[in-house]
Amino acid sequence: MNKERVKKVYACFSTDVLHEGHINIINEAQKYGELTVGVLSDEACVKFDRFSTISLDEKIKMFEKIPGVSRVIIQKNTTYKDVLDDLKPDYVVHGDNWKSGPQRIIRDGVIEILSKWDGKLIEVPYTRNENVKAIDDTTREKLSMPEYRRKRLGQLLKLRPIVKAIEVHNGITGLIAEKTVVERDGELDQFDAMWISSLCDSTAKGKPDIELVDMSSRLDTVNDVMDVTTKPIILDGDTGGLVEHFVYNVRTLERMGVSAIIIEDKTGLKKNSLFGTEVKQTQDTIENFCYKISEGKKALRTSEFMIIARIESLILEQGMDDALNRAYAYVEAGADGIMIHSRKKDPAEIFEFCDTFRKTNKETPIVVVPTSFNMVTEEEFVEHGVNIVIYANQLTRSAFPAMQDTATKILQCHRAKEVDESLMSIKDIITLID
Ligand code: SPV
Ligand code: MG
Repeated sequence: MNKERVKKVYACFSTDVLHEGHINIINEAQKYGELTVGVLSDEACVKFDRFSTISLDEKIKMFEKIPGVSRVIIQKNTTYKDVLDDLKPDYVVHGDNWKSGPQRIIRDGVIEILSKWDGKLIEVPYTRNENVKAIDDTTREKLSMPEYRRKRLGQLLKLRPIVKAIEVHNGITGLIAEKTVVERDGELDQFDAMWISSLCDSTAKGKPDIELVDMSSRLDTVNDVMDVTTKPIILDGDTGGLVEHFVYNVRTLERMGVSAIIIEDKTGLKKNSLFGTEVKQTQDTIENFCYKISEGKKALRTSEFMIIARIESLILEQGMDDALNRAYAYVEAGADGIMIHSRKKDPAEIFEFCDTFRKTNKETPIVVVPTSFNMVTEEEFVEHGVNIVIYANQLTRSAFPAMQDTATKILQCHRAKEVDESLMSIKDIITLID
């Protein structure tokens, strides 16, 4: 007698906490045959904002305990491609919530792969109830807590080829950084971190970027952003101020759950770096700045909070040797990262700095802010050993012309109808805000 082959069923999860919705999917899935569960690797999870609060091993064990799960494997890509090509399951089971939103593209890809061997996608209605919502909310809230958020930048540096940070200066820009997800080459992608820029924080208040907006006000901005987001925060700390103030401020930021502060090696009245030598700007001595870094490091209570030293030598035309000597000295003084800045369109000096620094230092994260050298891709930065790229002002610079345009048109037309087409709908704005 011809014995029928046991069908192979596959379901993938990225969750840290199991709720009845997941169990429902697993129960449905095992009705179709022998169930293999995939847990999404941490590298893949961060691409669609499922940052894990437990280890991959713990996740594997969590699923292994569930009756009806035959085995648990690791899925390394959000696309399912590698796992599906290898396993060739008869069925993939998933909640129907991925029919809309950014995950739709993953779904399309899965259907296409399955069609190669006539496999089928089974979609289980997503369980929506108070219990499930409460568990989802708790996971998110956990990620926003200082002890989870603070260390996340360090974790991302290990998981990502390059950490991408975008400028935010209030709750709404924070939400944009938090929620913007795109599809690229069949995978999902998003920003990893947020940069609270001194330029944009000051600009939003209509003030110049000269350390006029004081730390209390900057901390209010940090709080506003933290209230509605979970991603890690890198604060632009300007010069860091007096050493006596800096040691207090780093402790406060550490306690709040900020991941890093970047301080620049300037002294006196700070001006924005993009002015370069057109205005009077004074660079601090190596000795003074090293002292500030080491005192800051001593004040910290965790090894998670990073003090990143920003070198202004190229901005102030002090030469490559000066920039490199400072980098070596700052690392020696305890800096957890080096930001090298330039206002040239040509990235040659940035690349030269990174390549030379990396000859002797393979570990210390390098940060760049490609406002001027904006033609360089993230992939090219990776080739030169860069670890963090900060898009430092683009949200502010895109929003203001749009607002000016709207104000002008309303004035010109004596009504708002003419601007309506270019506006976000009320429905969309309500959806953006939970
Ligand atoms: C900022 O965003 O405030 C910065 C980066 O410090 S830059 O404007 O390029 O100096
Ligand atoms: Mg700044």
